[in-house]
Order: sequence, then C-alpha cells, then structure tokens
Amino acid sequence: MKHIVPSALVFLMAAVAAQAGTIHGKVTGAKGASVVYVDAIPGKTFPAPAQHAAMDQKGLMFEPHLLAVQKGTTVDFKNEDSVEHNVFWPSISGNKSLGHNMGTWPRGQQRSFKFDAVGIVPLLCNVHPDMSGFIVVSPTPYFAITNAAGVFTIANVPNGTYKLTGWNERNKMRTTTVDVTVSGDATATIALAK
Ligand SMILES: [Cu+2]
Repeated sequence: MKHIVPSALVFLMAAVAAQAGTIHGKVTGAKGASVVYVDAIPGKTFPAPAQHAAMDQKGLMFEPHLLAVQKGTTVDFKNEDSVEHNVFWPSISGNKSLGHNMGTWPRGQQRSFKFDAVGIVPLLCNVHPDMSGFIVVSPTPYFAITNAAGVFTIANVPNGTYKLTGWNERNKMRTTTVDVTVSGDATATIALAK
C-alpha cells in the first residue's frame, strides 16, 4: 500500500532525524554478548513499556540466556519443560533487598514480574543449580545487546552528551561507564574493567 506523505511531515521527519543519531560501538575485554545502555537523557523520563518481554525455561536452560529490557517492563517467565522449575534472583546489582523468589511451577504455566529497579538481575533456579540467566534492566529505551564480537548499535538517541554503560556476565555485577557525545552519528568503545 502506498501512502502520500505531506511535504510538511517530510520536513518535520527530517528535522527530528537531524536532532538524533545512532551510536555505533564495540565492547571489548570480554567474550560473547554484552549489554550497553544510555544511563539517562537529562530532562526526560520514560513511561513503562506496555509490551511484555519473555524469559522461558526450556531444555533446562534460561532462554534467552541474556535479556535486556527497559525499566518498568513486565517479564513473563514461562516453563516449557516437563519438570518443575523455580525462578529466583538473590539481588539486583548486588542489592540483596531487591532479591526475589518467584516460586516453582510446572510446564505450560507462567508467572510475571515488573522490573522497576535498574541493574543486573542474575536468574537462578533452585531445582537445577546449573541453570543461570541474566536480565539487564536499562534506565532508558536506549539499550542494545551486542553480537558475539561485542559490536552494537543504538538508534534514534537524541543529540547530547551521556554516560554509556556496558556490562558482561564475566564481570559479575560490575559495569563500566564511558562518555559519549551524540551529534548525528557517534562511535563509542567500552573497554570493560578487568
Ligand atoms: Cu530449573
């Protein structure tokens, strides 16, 4: 289907595009997928997304192993296995007061949790001690999971100078933060702390 776009709208879209950019970057110092997010956009708050995210337990693993969501997102935890699974996290970014046990439930059922605290959520199952997964709760909608080589892009970031935080499971609960200035497109390298 073709739409005719009024020229005023085209002009507006061009103006908006000129005030934002894409951060192209790389996380170094760790293998595998990392998470990157913009810490804050001064003067802006972001409503909780209506769309839920999914974290399954399948084949005795958390699937996906690593999930990134915006603060305020509800995550649906579903058990796809023929055995019961539990979901708990002892802390969020090491803060034990944010630890929580979702309980234990059988195949086909799901339970949901709304993540309002920013940070690293290490998922465990007390039925299967080898199971491990992670949810990273980003303070802004500007986040990405890198590919296995550490490469990421974060699109439509308003122009400005921000803190950009990177995290990899290798570093437990520790994150690494760098400055990035977006003025149109930008590049950033996050060398994770040893
Ligand atoms: Cu389990």
